[in-house]
Amino acid sequence: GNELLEVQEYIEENVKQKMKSDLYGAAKGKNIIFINAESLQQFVINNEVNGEEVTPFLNQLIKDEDTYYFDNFYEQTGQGNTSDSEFLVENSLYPLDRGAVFFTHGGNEYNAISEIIDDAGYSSYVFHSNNKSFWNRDQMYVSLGIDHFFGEEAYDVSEDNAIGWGLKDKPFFEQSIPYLQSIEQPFYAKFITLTNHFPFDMDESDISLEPYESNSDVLNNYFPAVRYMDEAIEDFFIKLKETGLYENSVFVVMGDHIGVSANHNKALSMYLDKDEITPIDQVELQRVPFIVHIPGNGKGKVISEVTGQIDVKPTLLSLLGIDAVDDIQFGNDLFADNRKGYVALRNGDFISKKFIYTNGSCYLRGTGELIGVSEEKDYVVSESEHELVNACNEINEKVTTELRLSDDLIYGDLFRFINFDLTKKANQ
Ligand code: GP9
Repeated sequence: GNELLEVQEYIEENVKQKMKSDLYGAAKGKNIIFINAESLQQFVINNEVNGEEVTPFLNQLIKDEDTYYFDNFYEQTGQGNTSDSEFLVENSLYPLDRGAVFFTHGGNEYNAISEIIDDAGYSSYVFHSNNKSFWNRDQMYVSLGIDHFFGEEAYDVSEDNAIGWGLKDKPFFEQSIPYLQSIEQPFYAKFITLTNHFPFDMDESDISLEPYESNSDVLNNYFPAVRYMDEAIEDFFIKLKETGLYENSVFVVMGDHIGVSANHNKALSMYLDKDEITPIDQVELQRVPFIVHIPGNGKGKVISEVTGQIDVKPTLLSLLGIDAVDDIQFGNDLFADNRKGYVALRNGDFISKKFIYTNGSCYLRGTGELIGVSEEKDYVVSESEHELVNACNEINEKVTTELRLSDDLIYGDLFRFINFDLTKKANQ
């Protein structure tokens, strides 16, 4: 009981926003089409290989007047990779510090997006051509209130149309269209892509961007694989326009987690034209694209505030015009003011407007200057620097508390003790 109270008080005091955003209700009654883009990292956006854009379609989508693009959006996953990103999105809770919460706590109670929007007349679906027990999705999706999972068995998979982990993204989207046309609207549908998965193997016939040239095959092959996914997403948009589903839908494209690990830093530093990948760069490489496309909106822009996957649930609920009054969320509506102002990574690192905190050191974001006393810096710090150190410590304490409280909720299965009917009443 005390643990729950502590969580609720913390959220009320430190997380909850008092004002609604201008986009509150902008997607009310519309379908949500959410594309979970496997291993898509921020650094490929508006970038080139061999003089060619890596993601021509996404680059164009980002510039569209109906698109909001978040270019300082961080993935916050732990060992559960894609499943952790799904967990963050559906719940606005942190994944666990070890193991995958989809496996370890797949039978818990949650108050996920799908459950909340059910009362607003939405049904929810996941499309992903992989074995349904992978990441324990079959069990976890029931706990998250997802109405139907179109898994591997829903698709026609053959030797010709599969690579690596399964069905290629182009036939995946193509074969998903009839299902999407057959389900009742409004729906919340999530598409989890698969082709752009480590080690990024591709059939020659699918390569339309030549690999990069470096000492890392992983990085080299990452670019053509990303390009293939970009083309698959473009084809999907074209088909959705043909079917008429486009106009009545709001689109989200999100990179789920990094694809190129620190093992490839030498090659990455060459690609990014840097002498080395510093600890700050390493944190910034955890940025993934987050794109919200609202057909007919006309007010799109690039938003550079520090944001992350923890913020997706409150943002989607707000777009749908749903007030989850008593929900427990550690994130904020990305379109509203008074956000927390920092993003916590699962390992305790964080990024705020002013700071990047990593490996126990705090740096000024922008200049990269290390602040405070450390082994690397032995001179006496000035008074103003003391203020910075205190400000950084303050966020650090909040991050530690948040991660602990989120863990408590999961380990104690504390959602069992909350009556979310209050939320439902508020929306009737
Ligand atoms: C597996 C797919 C990829 O079904 O979602 O998972 P990942 O290995 O990226 O966590």
